[in-house]
Amino acid sequence: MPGSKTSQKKAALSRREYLDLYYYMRLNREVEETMTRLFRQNKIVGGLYSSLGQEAISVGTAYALEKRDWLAPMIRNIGALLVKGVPPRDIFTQHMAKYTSPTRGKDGTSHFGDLDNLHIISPISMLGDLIPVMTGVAMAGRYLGQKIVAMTWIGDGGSSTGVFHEGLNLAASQNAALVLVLENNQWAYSTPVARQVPLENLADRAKAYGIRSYIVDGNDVVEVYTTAKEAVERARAGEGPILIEAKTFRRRGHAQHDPADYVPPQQRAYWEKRDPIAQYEKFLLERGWLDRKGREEMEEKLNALLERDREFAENSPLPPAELASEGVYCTGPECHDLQPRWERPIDELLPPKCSVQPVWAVPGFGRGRSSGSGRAPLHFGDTPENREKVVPAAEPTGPPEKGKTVSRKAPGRGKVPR
Ligand SMILES: Cc1ncc(C[n+]2csc(CCOP(=O)(O)OP(=O)(O)O)c2C)c(N)n1
Ligand SMILES: [Mg+2]
Repeated sequence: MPGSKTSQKKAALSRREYLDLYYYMRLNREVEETMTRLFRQNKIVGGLYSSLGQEAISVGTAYALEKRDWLAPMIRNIGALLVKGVPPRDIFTQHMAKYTSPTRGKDGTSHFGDLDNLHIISPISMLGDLIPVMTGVAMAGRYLGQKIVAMTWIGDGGSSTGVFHEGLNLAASQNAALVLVLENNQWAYSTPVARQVPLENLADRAKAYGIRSYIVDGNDVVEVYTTAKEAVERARAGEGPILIEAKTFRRRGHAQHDPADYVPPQQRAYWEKRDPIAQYEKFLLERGWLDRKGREEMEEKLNALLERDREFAENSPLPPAELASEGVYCTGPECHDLQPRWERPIDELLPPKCSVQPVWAVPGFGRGRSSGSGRAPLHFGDTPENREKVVPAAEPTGPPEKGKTVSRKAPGRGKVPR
């Protein structure tokens, strides 16, 4: 099994796609900044987590998925939701527990999904539990004859849970098409990585399960995207699960309540100089793929979208009190009597036979109108405005030493994109 490395492939992106990556990172940051302001006005219900400085990971990895693929976000993956097509208004209303939110105000943060169209599994807070769940999604896709890939994320702290290891072992033994992105942002609450894991590279955890792994500079969106793209292609081709360790830094505290004054100032300063959006903007400006006018136009677009969706969320009502118990408990036989239907012989469920056309459809599972094989993200500005409402589902580590971090120039740099 090869050791951890970054993908050696070249990024094959058009200019528009390079700009998409920029747009979605900006959107990710602005959505979160808007919510920080709303939090300070006491308008957010529950906790608010920030992915400041980690936007390249959520955006670069989700951008490597196709529409038919599935993802389950963690707390710092709002960028991945945006790339998959969730409009900012759903994120605002959800965090404000409004009746217009995907869960009709029944849950907060990113605890919502969309099984039918966008293929998003609703996360819960148990760290690591999404790994076996997404392994199951990948296996279900194979069972149905769909060539889908499942992606989820985990933190450095979450990679020490038992279910991380059980889940990865299950995925490896089942050869599931799972891409697991490990965001090593140096901290889990106030615990630095070196105090909880005796490894320099968390990607080495993959060795225990005999699976492929990569290490990427999590602040370089082109490197993240290129590596994720290779991982997704390999998983889709039946090569089994893949672990990507993205090295980065959590620039804010664990959540809004945490000033994170335990973080050494020199570590913070090191990473602040490597802001993923500022670095990428410089990259685009130097190559002439973005100019002042283009940036202004994009800014106007972003501001208009955010203003409209924030206002929509602020003006939305809270849920009626009498609906509090509705949709919470099982009320009918459709839930109690759910039975598996083992309609295909076992050898059809394993590669290569599993790559045939699906033989039947399970309502609500990957059959929605957004289930095609096109690129997952909508191009910037194309986020649907009047999309049908989603059905409610039911010792600190220092900066990397010179020569130690596996990084390289982003592929495709210096080349004129298509
Ligand atoms: C199984 C489990 N244990 C503990 C928690 C409480 N908890 C929530 S976030 C967190 C820290 C996570 O750190 P890390 O995995 O590094 O992710 P980060 O916050 O840095 O993105 C903890 C301990 C939880 N949600 N689930
Ligand atoms: Mg962490």
